Amino acid sequence: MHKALLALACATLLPSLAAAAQLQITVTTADGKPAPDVAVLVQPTAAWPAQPLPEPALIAQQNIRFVPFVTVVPVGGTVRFVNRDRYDHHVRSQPGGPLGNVAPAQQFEFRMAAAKADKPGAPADLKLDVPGTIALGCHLHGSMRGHVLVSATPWFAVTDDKGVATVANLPDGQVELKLWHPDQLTDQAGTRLQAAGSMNAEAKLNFNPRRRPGPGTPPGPQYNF
Ligand SMILES: [Cu+2]
Repeated sequence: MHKALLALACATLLPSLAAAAQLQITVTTADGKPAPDVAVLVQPTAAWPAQPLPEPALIAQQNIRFVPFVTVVPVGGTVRFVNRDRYDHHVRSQPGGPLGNVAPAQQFEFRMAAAKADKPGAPADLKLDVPGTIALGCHLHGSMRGHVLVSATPWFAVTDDKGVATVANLPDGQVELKLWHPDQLTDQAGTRLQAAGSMNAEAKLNFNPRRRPGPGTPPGPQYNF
C-alpha cells in the first residue's frame, strides 16, 4: 500500500490518538539536586497502537565504562554494543539494584573484541524482548557498570547531567509518568498528567543516588560512532 494511503487508513482507525504533545521533565534528587541517569517512562492511560521500533540504541565500552550509563529501549528493541577501547571487554547481564538482588530481565554474556587504531571492534546487536531492568558488567573489569531498562511503553527518555529529559511525540490525553533509577530501593511514585502541546513538569526521586563512579559521561565529541 502506498505510504500516504496507509497513514490515512491509520488516522481513520485511530482518530483520538493525535501525537502532538511534548513533555520536558526536570528530575531532582531527594535533596533537590539535579538527578542524571533517571529513566522517564510515559504511558498513555488509554490503549495505544504499536509504535515502530527505533534504531538500535548504542552503548559504547569506552575508558572502561559503559556509555551511556543508563539506556532505555522499548520491548522488542535492540541495543548495539561497540568496544572503543584498545582491549577486549565482555558484556554480561548481572543482578542489579543497590543490594544486587534484582534479577536481570534477560540473561546474556559475550566477548567484545578490542578496537584497533581508530576503528571500534565489531559491534554486537542484542534484541531485548522482556520488560524489566538489566545490569551490565564485564568479567575483565569488575568496576564496569551499565544499566538497560526494557520499557513496556515506547515513550521514554533519560535525564541528562542537569536532570532534564524530553519525551516527544506523545499522544494527547492522560498519561502516567514513571521514574526509574538504577540505585533505587523502592519504586518511585507515579504521576498522572494531561498531555497536550508543549509541557514542562518537575519530579523528585525518593532518595539520593550514589555518585556515578568515574569522571562522568564524556561530552559530545566522544560519542561519534
Ligand atoms: Cu571490560
